[in-house]
Amino acid sequence: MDEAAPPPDSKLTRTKQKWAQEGRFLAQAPVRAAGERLPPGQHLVKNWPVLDLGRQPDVSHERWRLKIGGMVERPVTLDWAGLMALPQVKSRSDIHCVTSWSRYDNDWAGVSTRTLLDLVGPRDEATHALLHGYDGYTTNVPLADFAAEDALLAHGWQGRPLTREHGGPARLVIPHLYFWKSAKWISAIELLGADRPGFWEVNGYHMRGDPWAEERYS
Ligand SMILES: Nc1nc2c(c(=O)[nH]1)N[C@H]1C(S)=C(S)[C@@H](COP(=O)(O)O)O[C@H]1N2
Ligand SMILES: [Mo]
Repeated sequence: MDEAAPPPDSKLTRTKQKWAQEGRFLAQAPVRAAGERLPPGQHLVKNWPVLDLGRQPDVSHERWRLKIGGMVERPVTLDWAGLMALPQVKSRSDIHCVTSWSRYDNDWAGVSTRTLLDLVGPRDEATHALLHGYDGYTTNVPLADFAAEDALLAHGWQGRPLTREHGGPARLVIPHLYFWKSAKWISAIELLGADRPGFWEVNGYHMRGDPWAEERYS
């Protein structure tokens, strides 16, 4: 894949201003009553269940690569050092799984999806992202949801490296959508000019997956 360095004048502050001015990737605010934290049909768990296709790829930091391409100005392939050299963020959020469990207060560490987008420069035609995992998993998200302020490429959880069973070395976390949209062992982020269903979406899951609207199946 063709590699390109970010433009030298690329600065996080500039990007944030740009995001704000364009208002381009502002996701719709979830519809919920004030103080309501548990989405409809969900129950709270204290543990953290493991869900995947039954194959948990063992990806070392040495072998780890993340391709970001498709409808972007500057496709990149990040290695682990490249990922860690990007601005790091911490973010606390809740998990809502479509199988009805929710888990509060997950402390994530990683790189904001907005930082990744700034690196590659989405083309104007880009409307969706297809996320690919090292296990062959795919899932699709609208670009606005991918670029949510609290969405991140996470490599840490509760102050420790993300474990392999939960998608380590790095997974996506998009807190305001059902957790199947948060690809574990992420290998590629492909920006698309139209929506394209991923693994579960082909099998009847919702194209967006908003827990507050109970977008479970389509
Ligand atoms: N690569 C990959 N990502 C994946 C999955 C998968 O099978 N492969 N399963 C999804 C589903 S259905 C859920 S509920 C969450 C589970 O994440 P967890 O095992 O860390 O709880 O990961 C999502 N991301
Ligand atoms: Mo799930």
